[in-house]
Amino acid sequence: MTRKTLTQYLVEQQRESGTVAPEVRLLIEVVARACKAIGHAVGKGALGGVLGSLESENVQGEVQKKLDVMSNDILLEANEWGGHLAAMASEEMETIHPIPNRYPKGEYLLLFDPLDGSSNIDVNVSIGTIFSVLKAPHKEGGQAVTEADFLQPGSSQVVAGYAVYGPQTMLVLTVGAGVAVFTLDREQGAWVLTNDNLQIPADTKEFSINMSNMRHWDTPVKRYIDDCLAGEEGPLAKNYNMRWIASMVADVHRLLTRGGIFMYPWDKREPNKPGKLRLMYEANPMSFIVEQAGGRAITGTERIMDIQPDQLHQRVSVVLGSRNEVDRVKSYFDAK
Ligand code: P6P
Repeated sequence: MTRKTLTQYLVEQQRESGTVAPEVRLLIEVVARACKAIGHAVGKGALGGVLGSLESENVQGEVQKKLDVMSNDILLEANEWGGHLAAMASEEMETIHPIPNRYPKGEYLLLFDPLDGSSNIDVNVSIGTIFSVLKAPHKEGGQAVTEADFLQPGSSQVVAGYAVYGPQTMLVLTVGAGVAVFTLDREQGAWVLTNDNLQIPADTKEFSINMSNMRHWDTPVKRYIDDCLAGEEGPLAKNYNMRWIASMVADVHRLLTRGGIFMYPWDKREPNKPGKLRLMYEANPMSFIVEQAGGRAITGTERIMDIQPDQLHQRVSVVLGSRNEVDRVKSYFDAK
């Protein structure tokens, strides 16, 4: 039996469940094609002269890698002309990127982290592209799109997805009707459906957190991890394993595939920041995917996708993955 391609999957979703409007199908296919191009550039590494950092810093004050900027440009150029977007926003750009007047404008907003985990680029560890799609608020008389139009809760997302550039190049996607997984057939250059209903195991024995921050954590996080480390003799009565790739896409892909809990909680290092990860183009799209796969995604106390954003680049505390384990962590916060 020949496997379905992304195009066939989207056409069938559009026909059967009506969850994919024609413009959304075009949007997804354009973004997926851009991810292929990004994966190709990433794969060249030193041979493509794309490794290393630039002199510049992004809006987060982080040194930009050459591939960060290249990936951002690939996504901008791929999506500007299609007529499906009103504007774009990116981790790599301080302000929103309206569609140039020379192109038609559409009804959707695209947000992305063009290359997440870029500290791993130069050491050949899996990285990825994360994207989220919102409906643009209706505007009278051709009023310009503003940053405020992007500030919608994660529950408003129309599409969320990521590409992971690892041993396989894979695309994980939800349009709100479950989670589909595509593997890039490098010979054909086609995204091929390899799982049409990804479900996260409800339980896990594997946690994912940067342990070097332990002394900075809030009490509920310290108590939970201590109980995990206590193993079978401890209150959780099971031995846990730990993984930390420092690439959210890779860590989340692992827990989607075999279960797990991923945590980047608030810590005392920068007490005024709610967390390290960004809400709009990291936490929200990953939360949409995780929930659609039967998992949970919270800050520790509240559902991430319920947060009403007030800034485009705002950060958030993240605890997501196997639903029973996330519920367990929430009980530690509730007991605080
Ligand atoms: P740390 C990558 O820079 C990133 O934004 C996420 O992909 C990843 O989970 C996290 O930061 C890693 O942070 O502090 O462990 O380097």
